[in-house]
Amino acid sequence: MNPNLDNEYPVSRKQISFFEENGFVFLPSVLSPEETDWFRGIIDKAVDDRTKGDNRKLSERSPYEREFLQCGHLWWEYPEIKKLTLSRRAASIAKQLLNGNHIRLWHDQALYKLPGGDATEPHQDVSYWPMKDRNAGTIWIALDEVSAAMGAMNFIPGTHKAGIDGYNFTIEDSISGKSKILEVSAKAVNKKPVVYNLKPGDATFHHGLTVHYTKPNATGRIRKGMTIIYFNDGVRYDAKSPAKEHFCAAGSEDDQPISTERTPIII
Ligand SMILES: O=C(O)CCC(=O)C(=O)O
Repeated sequence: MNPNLDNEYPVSRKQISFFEENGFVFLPSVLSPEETDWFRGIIDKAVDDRTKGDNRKLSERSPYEREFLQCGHLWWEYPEIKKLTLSRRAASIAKQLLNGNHIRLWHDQALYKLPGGDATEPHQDVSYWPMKDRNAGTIWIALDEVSAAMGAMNFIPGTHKAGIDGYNFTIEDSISGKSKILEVSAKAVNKKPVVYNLKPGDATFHHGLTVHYTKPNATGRIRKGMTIIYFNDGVRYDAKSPAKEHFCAAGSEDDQPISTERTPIII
């Protein structure tokens, strides 16, 4: 199979309003079952390739590594994965939800949570991105069944517009139990988290400011997610960000739009 993802995925008015209100949205069947099988095969191989030789048990890994196998910037190395990462179909979702004139890639990453893998700690993605403007978000595509018990994503509604600032809550603080992000979120929005069971090919899209996390993978199966992160063309580089060294933004100047070879316009 050679999937053709040149079409746009139509996001309904209702889904757009839901996203604006809550900071995340469920998107059924972004990939067909056949496309999902094809990409899962390719991405499984890339993850194997990137992690081969690392036979450490979960207990021998760092707390962050126990959350998931994280294999990023796959599109740069694997032409077949580039078809998905730079696809019009997936980027059209970002365009409709982030409402930009053009959408740039930030980066992709496969996130495979091993059986028994730890919870993904609560965080806001913008903490890791040196962006002055916050018009950015992530599509999280299930490459296989992904249930809450396997570590599906939990989103806290409305946290993307509650004035919570990502730079104040680092992943290290979260892992060591020092982050106050859940308490701050509870005070700011007082909403229960929402979690979706995803079928292969289903996806969610979340805003870079939306607080999210997962439970541990309590099953014997690997939780397989492929993510692509986008931002609106025109988003400015923040040289004061704790994430200022991010190599996707290498060469960017403070307060100027991010536009590097790693961040092409897709749509
Ligand atoms: O897959 C996970 O466990 C976490 C993913 C995540 O935090 C993200 O895509 O922003």
